[in-house]
This record gives sequence, structure tokens and C-alpha cells, in this order.
Amino acid sequence: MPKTTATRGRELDRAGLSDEQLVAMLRNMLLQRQLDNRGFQLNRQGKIPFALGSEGHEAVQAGAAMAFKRGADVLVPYYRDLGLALGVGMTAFEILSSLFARVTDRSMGRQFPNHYTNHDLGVLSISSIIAGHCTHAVGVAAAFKYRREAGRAVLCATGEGATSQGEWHESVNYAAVHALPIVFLVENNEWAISTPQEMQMKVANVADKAPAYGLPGAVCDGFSPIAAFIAVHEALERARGGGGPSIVEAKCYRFLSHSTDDDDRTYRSRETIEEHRKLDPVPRFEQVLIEAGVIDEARARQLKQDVLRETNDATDAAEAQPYPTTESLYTNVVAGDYRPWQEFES
Ligand SMILES: Cc1ncc(C[n+]2csc(CCOP(=O)(O)OP(=O)(O)O)c2C)c(N)n1
Repeated sequence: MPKTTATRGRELDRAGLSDEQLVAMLRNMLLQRQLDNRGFQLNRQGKIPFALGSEGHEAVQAGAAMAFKRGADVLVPYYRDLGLALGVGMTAFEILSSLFARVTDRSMGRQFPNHYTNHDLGVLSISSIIAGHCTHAVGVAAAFKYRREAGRAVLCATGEGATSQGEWHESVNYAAVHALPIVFLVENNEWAISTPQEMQMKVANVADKAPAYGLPGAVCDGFSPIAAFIAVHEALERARGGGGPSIVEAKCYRFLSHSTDDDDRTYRSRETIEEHRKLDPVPRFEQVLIEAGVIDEARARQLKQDVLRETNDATDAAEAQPYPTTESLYTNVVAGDYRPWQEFES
């Protein structure tokens, strides 16, 4: 599907979103971009071992997060969902605490970098096992249904590569059969590390797989936060209202290498990336809001300065935190006081 904006000339098709919500989406996208850069910089400075970037995913994540109902829905993200995490209420400090593996990280630095969590906000801990988290997400949705907690839904995000995994198929099928309140959001960035989409599937769209499970499937422009909001909002509302699960595929692109450990020059050309860069959703959405009169140039500049300051302050604050102590090694590993390994101690 062509990556077009949701604007008509200077008139903005805002899908019922207020100025405040539109600016919040832009701010989220700008902050994602800053934090992404910061992760890669810190890695190159030798301060953190690893970072992942969401560059190219800003729009789909800002739009999807805007459709999330805080206090009701549960987010089951994957490792490239920085903007979803920020959009549902996580802070730059929490993200940097995860990157620095400091004690202020909710897992106390025991998860992989970029694998943050926040139970208070309904953000499940991220699983590095591709598509493994889809089974967790379906479990949460099954609990909502079993407990008759109407009005709640699960938003489960993956890349398109994850849809080749058995767990994804099993999760989608189980959710369909049991009509669970869940949305499978597929952020299709065309690559799974070095594997292009055409090596993953014989259909043009992941959403084309939906009818095989008896589900609705939608494709949206993942470079437009408004288009992503519309698609995810509709799917979440259906799920919350008892209408069952669906698949939403957002077409986006991965501008950076897979992670700081990957050299993408070995499998894709610089020219291809430059071509996609012309459609960069961040400056484009900024322009959309300026043209629609939602913000002016000065406000746009101010927003960028704000997110840079926020990123700098959060970096300094997180770096200044201590590492967890060895005494806390087993904290949060097993619920309650039960210590299974102690049964084997002599
Ligand atoms: C079960 C499993 N197999 C392989 C990997 C290694 N791996 C990590 S990320 C990744 C690519 C996933 O691609 P996609 O789902 O398209 O998401 P993207 O990273 O492109 O956003 C792979 C193969 C893994 N973590 N888990």
C-alpha cells in the first residue's frame, strides 16, 4: 500500500483527535528519535552493551499508543516498541535505566536492554523469544474473557518476521477460536534482521493471512500516525466490545540496522534506505501539523528542544544510578517467598 499522509491538502483528516492529542503524537515521535539516537551513541561510547532502534516505526507506534486505553488495556510489546512504551506512559528515565541496567529499571537491570516493563501501566515484560510473547498476550486476553472484564483489550505487537513463527500462528488461532479481546499489531518494516519479507511469506500483506483464521485483517500506512490510530482504534474497540480479535498490519520501514550488533551494509543498499528516508514519518508529520495550523514553526522547534533536554536529563539521571547489589540477585525472579533452588542446597 502506498505510504501517504492522512491529509487532504491543508485540511487535516484528524480522526476525531484533538490538537493536544496530535501534538502528543508528534512529541512522542520526536522523543523516540532522540532516545533511539541516544541508545546508539551510548553503545558507541562503550557505556551500554547493546541498543535497538525504532527509527521508521515512530508513526505506527505513536498512533497505536493513542488508541490504547490506560487503566483498562494491556500492552504486550516487542523490543522495537519504544514509542508504544512512551505513548502509554513510560518515561525516558525508565527507558535509560533499562539501557544502563541500573537498579531503577523495573527488572533491576536483569532484562536485555530495551526490554522494559511497567505493570502499573499494563505493560508486560518483553520476551526476546520472537513471537513467544504472543502466547502471553493471548493468556491475558483469555483472563479478561474468563473473568468477564468487559471493556478491556490486549494490544500485542510484533514485526512481520515474527508471523512466521509457530507461536504467532497458535496464538492467533487460539484467540480466534475463543473470540478473545486482542489485537495483533504487525509492524511490517520489510526486514527481519537480514531476511526480507519475500523470504518470509508468499503473500503481499501479513493481513492477508487473517481470513484463514476467520478474522478481520487491516493494512494501514505505518508512516502516518493518524492512519495507524484509526486502524488500531477500530480494532481495539471491536475487541473491547466483545467482537473478538483482529490483525492490523502497519507498513513501515527499519531505517537503522537491526541493532547495534548488526551491520546492515552486508544485505541492503544505502540507496534503498535513502529512498525510504524521503518518506521519514517524523519530519513529515511535523510538516502536516504545521500546514494544518495545529502548531507553528516556533512550537515545533520548542518541542525538539524539550525532547533533547528530556533525553539529556534522563541520560544523566539514569547513569548516576547504582547497579543492583548481588544480595538482590533473586529479587523479582520468583513470586512470593518460594525459593525452588534452596531445596537443592546442602
Ligand atoms: C525464536 C527466535 N528466533 C530467532 C531470534 C533472533 N532474532 C531476534 S530479532 C529477529 C528478527 C525479527 O524480525 P521481525 O519480527 O520482523 O521484527 P523486527 O526486528 O524487524 O522489528 C530474530 C530472527 C529470536 N530472538 N527468537
